[in-house]
Amino acid sequence: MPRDDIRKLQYRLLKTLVYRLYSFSPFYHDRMRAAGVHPDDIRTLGDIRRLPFMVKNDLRDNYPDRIFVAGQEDLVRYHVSSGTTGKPTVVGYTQNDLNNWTASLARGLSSCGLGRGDVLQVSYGYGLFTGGLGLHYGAERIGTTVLPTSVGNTERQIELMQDLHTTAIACTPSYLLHIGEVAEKMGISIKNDTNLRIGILGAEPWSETMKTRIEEWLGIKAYNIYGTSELSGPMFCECTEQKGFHVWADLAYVEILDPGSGEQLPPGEQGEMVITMLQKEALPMIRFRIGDITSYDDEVCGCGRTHPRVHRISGRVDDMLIIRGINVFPSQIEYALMAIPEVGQHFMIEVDRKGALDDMLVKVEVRKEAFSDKITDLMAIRKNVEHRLRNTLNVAVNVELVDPGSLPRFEGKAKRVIDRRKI
Ligand code: DLL
Repeated sequence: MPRDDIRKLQYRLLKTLVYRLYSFSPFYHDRMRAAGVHPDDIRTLGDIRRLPFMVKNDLRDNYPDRIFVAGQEDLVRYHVSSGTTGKPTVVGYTQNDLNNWTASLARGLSSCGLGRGDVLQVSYGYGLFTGGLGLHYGAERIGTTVLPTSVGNTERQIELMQDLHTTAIACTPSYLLHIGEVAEKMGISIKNDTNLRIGILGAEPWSETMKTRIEEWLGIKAYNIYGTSELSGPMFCECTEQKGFHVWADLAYVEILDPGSGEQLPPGEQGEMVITMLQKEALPMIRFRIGDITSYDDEVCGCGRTHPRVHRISGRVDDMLIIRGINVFPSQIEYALMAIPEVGQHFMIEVDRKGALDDMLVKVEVRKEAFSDKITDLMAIRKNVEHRLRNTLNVAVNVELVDPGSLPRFEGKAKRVIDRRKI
């Protein structure tokens, strides 16, 4: 659809949504009144800026379903977020909500080349987490054969991958690293001994250098998929151009804002992503401040799609570490480490306070091949890692090289930061 027509469609959908919520939802009605905005004030798409933000705490404060706009008899599914950073949030879905969610995944999976004849191993968790069921129904919709392995039981996953000729896998990047290692221990090379050619990877930040490593090591194309439970679950996926994920413009309106001033930023500038879901029924989300930092571009994609593209997420506002006054994202550390050939795929960040000073230690696995008996070789690698990290982060950090295989592995989202200042 041409961009102008997209904007017209988005405006129509926004206007309908705002009227519906003002009329039927006490929560949104009160919010809009408090912000001094009436649906009649929304005269252009740009007027979306007049609407108040929503944050995750709005869902927590109204736990479990007080701001749902549909009654329970109209709901066909619940998902519940893990609540690692507080009370869990509950998301309800009407049949239309599920249809739109499934459609967005069907589009995403076909845009990265999946279809009939493919076997997609869904190794995201099935259940309250949205990853498993979301990918499952999206893939079925386009005629792809689903192998619903869920997470865990990794050796069995690898056997099934071989026996059923899996061509694509959907899981977190950190779980795929683990699968690759376990396969090697079983004497199986994912690149040479399986049919795997596509990874649908997301649910956690991962850097461009990690992507290159995964692609080279496993012989696959690694596509980024993004979403949050509040938006429905995994929603937006990269196309074969791999230049960012397409945000389906008939379902969502994306803004990138300066986190301080709340002003909209132009294409290419990093800021906080804010999303309005234009067609959700049970739990509408207007200007949801997700907390993820990224940028967007509005070039028409090489694949021909006119949906805007959002770049790789550099981190969450609340994942940002402040080390001696400098802002550090764990993904910057990953980016620097994965560019060093002697470094393995796994690392842990430990932050402490020594006296008045923040102290950051990065534990880094060294590759088996780089391990030597000579202490001088290891010292040289450590110096190089420290140097690269200091250049990337603009702050000095301590580095400890550890044995291959000694750091924790993850089946779902990785937890690579221990911040003892918060304990
Ligand atoms: O993680 C939904 C999902 C499932 C996405 C499977 C992709 C694949 P939540 O558990 O609600 O939902 O967590 C959402 O995870 O705000 C981001 O901080 C992070 N996240 C998700 N995808 C990516 C990604 C699912 N591709 C939170 N890159 C989001 C970076 C991501 N961070």
